[in-house]
Amino acid sequence: MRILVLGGDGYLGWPTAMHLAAKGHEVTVVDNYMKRDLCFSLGGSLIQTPKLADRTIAFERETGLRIDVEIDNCANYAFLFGVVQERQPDAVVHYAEQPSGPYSMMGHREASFTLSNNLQGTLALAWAVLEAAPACHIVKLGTMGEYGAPDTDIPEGFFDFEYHGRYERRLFPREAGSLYHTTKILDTDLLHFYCRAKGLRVTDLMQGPVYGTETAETALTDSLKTQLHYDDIFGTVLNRFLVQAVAGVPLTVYGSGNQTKGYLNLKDTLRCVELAIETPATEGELRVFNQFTECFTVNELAKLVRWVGNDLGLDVSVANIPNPRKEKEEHYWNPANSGLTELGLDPVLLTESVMAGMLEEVLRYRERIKPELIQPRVTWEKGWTG
Ligand code: USQ
Repeated sequence: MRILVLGGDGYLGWPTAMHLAAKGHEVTVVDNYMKRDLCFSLGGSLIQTPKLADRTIAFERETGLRIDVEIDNCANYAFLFGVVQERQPDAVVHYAEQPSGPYSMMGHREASFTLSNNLQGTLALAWAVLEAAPACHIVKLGTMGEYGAPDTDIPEGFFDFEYHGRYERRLFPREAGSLYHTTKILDTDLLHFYCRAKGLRVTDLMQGPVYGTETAETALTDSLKTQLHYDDIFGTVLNRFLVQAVAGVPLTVYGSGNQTKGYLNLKDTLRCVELAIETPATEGELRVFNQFTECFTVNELAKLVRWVGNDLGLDVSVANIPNPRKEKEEHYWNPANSGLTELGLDPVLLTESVMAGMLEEVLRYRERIKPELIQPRVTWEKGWTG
């Protein structure tokens, strides 16, 4: 298939592009380096990665396979329309969003940027596909955070309900915990509207926090690696804990640490996207999968990192610090996730050996850790406090 990966320079985008190319697809990555630039000013990746032109040269050298590159802003409709018209993709994987909850809570400027970037990018994509390649399947990265933490089970996207004796099927009610997560709700609604109104075909992957950096292709050579964000703004919790364990900084458990979420290994993200592409949504369908493989509390993750870290000779401790976010710390959590397993996902679970492998990878870069990026600098109440 011909596939566009929007946000193809990112933590998930670059490994996805390589994975799909290795599976024999014709892949083009699109990116404007927005996240790379934000990370440069606010944090930093533990692993330094070359820009896309050099990454694709390294990929071709290692595998003989080509990935094409387009550099510009996906929210720029004229640009995106041109790319879709020229490439005529069978599928577009849409990662081109500002992905950080804390960033979106820094202040008005960051909230406004997150809203316009994420919504205008999604709108541009919907129209570019409708106008230039209407049969193309959009695989959009959503987030489990759209659902919040309701006191009921969570279905995959839609649920049936009865109200005053009548029955209906709708998107499950959503209630996000950050402005970023709210933009993901809004772009789900936007795409759903164009599915109903104009026959767009969309798969929305409601993903939990991802951990790890290694995939079959990132392991080929250092210049094909993906970023590892460990700062308070762009790092996801388990990746942060791995770096904290190696740096000798007590693991930063926010609040009680009983917040529960569904997590997944980076390798499974790639496989889920591939499965969604292989069996496209039908015309006019918004298909939703909940994309995670195992549920943990933050305390459980911290305990596992400490256990495996201490076994490797690291001195790992845990600190419960005041929660910079407003979120439920004690809650019911029972989301469905059978859709992707039914399509063939065979999950990579968070075993002690997977954890040890990730810690060993971080140990290779321990000299690059900047401890000043670890403690939270953004609170939901005060915004940027750094
Ligand atoms: N947490 C800690 N300590 C830390 C960092 C986080 O206790 O040092 C806690 C948070 O309070 C939260 C949980 O760990 O309860 C997960 O936080 P996170 O930063 O790993 O994840 P989140 O902010 O929810 O966002 C991440 C990605 C986002 C994606 C989302 C999936 O940044 O792009 O959409 O995971 S989900 O969480 O399911 O919404």
